[in-house]
Amino acid sequence: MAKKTSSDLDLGELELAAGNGLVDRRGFLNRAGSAAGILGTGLASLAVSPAQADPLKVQDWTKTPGLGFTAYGQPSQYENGVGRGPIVEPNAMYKTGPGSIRSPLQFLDGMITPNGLHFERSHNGIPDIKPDEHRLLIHGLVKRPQVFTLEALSRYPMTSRISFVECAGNSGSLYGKTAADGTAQTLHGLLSCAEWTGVSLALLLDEAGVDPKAKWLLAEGADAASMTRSIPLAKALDDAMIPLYQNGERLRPSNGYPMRLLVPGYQGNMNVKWLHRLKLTEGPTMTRDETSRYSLLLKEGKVAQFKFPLDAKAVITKPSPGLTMKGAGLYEISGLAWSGNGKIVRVDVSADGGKSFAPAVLSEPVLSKALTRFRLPWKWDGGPAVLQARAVDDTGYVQPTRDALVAARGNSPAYHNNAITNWAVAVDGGLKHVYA
Ligand SMILES: Nc1nc2c(c(=O)[nH]1)N[C@H]1C(S)=C(S)[C@@H](COP(=O)(O)O)O[C@H]1N2
Ligand SMILES: [Mo]
Repeated sequence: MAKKTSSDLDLGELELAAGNGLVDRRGFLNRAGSAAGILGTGLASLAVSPAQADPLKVQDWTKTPGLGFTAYGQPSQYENGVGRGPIVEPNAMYKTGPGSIRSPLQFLDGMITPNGLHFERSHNGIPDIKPDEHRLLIHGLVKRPQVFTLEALSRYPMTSRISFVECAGNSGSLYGKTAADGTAQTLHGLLSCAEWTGVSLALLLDEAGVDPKAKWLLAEGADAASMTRSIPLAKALDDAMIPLYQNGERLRPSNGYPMRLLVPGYQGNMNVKWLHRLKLTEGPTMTRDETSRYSLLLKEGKVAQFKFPLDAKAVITKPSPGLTMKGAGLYEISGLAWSGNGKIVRVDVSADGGKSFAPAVLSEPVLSKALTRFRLPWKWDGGPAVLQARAVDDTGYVQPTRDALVAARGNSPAYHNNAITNWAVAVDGGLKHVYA
């Protein structure tokens, strides 16, 4: 075939990689990087025409000096529709504090969740901990029990890592018999990702001197729920840490101020917030928080007592329910993929309900046990479509369909739902959660 120049290109010649308009990621990237840019795709430029733009009208904000400074900045007032929600507080009438609030995934981009939008889940409210009076005790099967103040911990060498936290109950409604009406936020928003900075747990355990009999440790929070979970010692020595900072500033009260446990890739509840005690033990302690809930019900009356890492999952955040598409043409499909077992190596995207898939571009950095942003151009023809994303991680694990997950586990479990989500696109550009 003779080589085409950019002016020869038209819509039909964008290299398609899968059914219903998914554009090949390499072809598009090359073309988008050429001088012809998006015009090289044969699509009309998305910029407004000079006539519509009233060539750079001199606006009021250009004519007068702007506002002054504030000690702690806030988002633009025009973005005030972007917030966490819904507030779920089932016991609010009894004035106790269990509940949750979800991250607005469909309004964010990149891989980091701003601190004010990190999801929150607490079993009995957010304690108001005075940092100078808080203590962390390390005891049990150790040679030298230790008590740390925040000030003392702050003098240890710090490490940083970008890690997601996901509640084991996230996406739980996908076990339901009918597709819940919801958005990326309401269905999947018990998920966030931050850069955590603090002290490696291995360092502190080394200082305490772990007794060779110790194989587990108990982590306890200082909140009114006294949240307690047992963590395998191997995990504690591998990559666990005690963050003091979240995206550069001190932890938010709701996310564990002044210190929490981070066990990267493990289900949210094991990342004990307001951490004040670590006890080295021979076996799991079998606390209320790991016997009354968090075991995974399976079929035929079987139960997986402990299932710690969260398996690979991907969610398309743009477009997604609540974000209406504005007519046929070129769009970017983008979303988040993550695995509690390692790195995301591929995200396959479908626009025809899973009949055909094309691999998305993974935005750097792609980090183990962190959210990974994926992107793929899509030439929407204006007709009905069903969008899916399917994550693959570096253990070779492929995210299952909902049918496969339910066939393996039944409909009764509440936790660890990592099924593929379907967003149906209607001809009016609206999107809706559906089952395949
Ligand atoms: N002390 C304590 N730690 C806790 C909880 C709690 O209620 N108390 N909730 C857990 C649950 S269920 C989850 S999903 C994560 C949520 O972390 P986040 O609120 O920082 O998003 O914290 C976990 N750590
Ligand atoms: Mo959770």
